[in-house]
Amino acid sequence: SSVAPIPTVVPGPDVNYETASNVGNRTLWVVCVLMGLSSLAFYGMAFRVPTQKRVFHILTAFITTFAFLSYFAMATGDGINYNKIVETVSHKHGLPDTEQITHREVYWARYVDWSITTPLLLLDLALLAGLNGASILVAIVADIIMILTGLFAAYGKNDGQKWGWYTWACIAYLVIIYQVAVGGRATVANKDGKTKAFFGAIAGFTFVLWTVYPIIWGLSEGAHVVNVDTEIIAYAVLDILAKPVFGFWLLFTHDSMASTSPSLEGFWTEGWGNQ
Ligand code: RET
Repeated sequence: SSVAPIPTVVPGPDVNYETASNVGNRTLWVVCVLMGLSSLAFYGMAFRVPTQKRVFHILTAFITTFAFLSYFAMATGDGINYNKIVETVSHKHGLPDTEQITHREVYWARYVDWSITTPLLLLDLALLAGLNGASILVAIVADIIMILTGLFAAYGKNDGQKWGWYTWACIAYLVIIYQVAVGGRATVANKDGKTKAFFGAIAGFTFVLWTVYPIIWGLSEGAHVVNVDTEIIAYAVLDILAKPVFGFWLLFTHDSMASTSPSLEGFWTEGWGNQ
């Protein structure tokens, strides 16, 4: 009587979907609107300064414009699809192994956004520090590698593939930090005290924020510890801080100091604004 009944039908795979609810969707809309409004504000601020002082305004307005477009895509259900993770589940009583298939939403529009906007954010920092062209190039290429390997990680079919790509992305991230922190600190030393202090503060803020992204990724897309709504909310908070808050801080500070404007002269030799 205690013998388990022998099933006559071998069970099919157990299929799960992990998707956002209305909470996630509403969050995407809120960020979309905030990115749109910040873009308008940044373009407006650009018009108020002479052309040769507009580089930071233009870069920063582009950053929030790309974010606006990517959030518009995600809020309307575009730029999203599913990855597929297949795991084998073993059972007791000699029952055959079954498959567990998890489909989780991947918001790939984020990676399109990040592949363009994170290089532009780095350019903001690099121009502020007067970084040389070679270091800027290395930082930007490493950044593109970081985001594209992150995109491949998001579609990893198994843990080896997923965390393998994640590892390459983290190494690329270390290259970026090295270029901006070490190179940036060396060149900003040629600038006035105010610019030096401001670069230290805004680069530190950026470093802390950017480091939270791979942590959120690990908990959400990586290990599926948090659900899709939590992932959306976490990235929403980070994106607002990394783009509009970063942008307003940079532009208001820049507009109040004469010394931060980069000049194109000597860019490939001494670094932008160091001649
Ligand atoms: C991924 C996953 C793979 C490992 C690493 C990552 C880093 C992402 C970063 C993103 C920054 C985004 C910003 C967006 C602005 O709105 C791709 C998450 C290291 C640093 C600043």
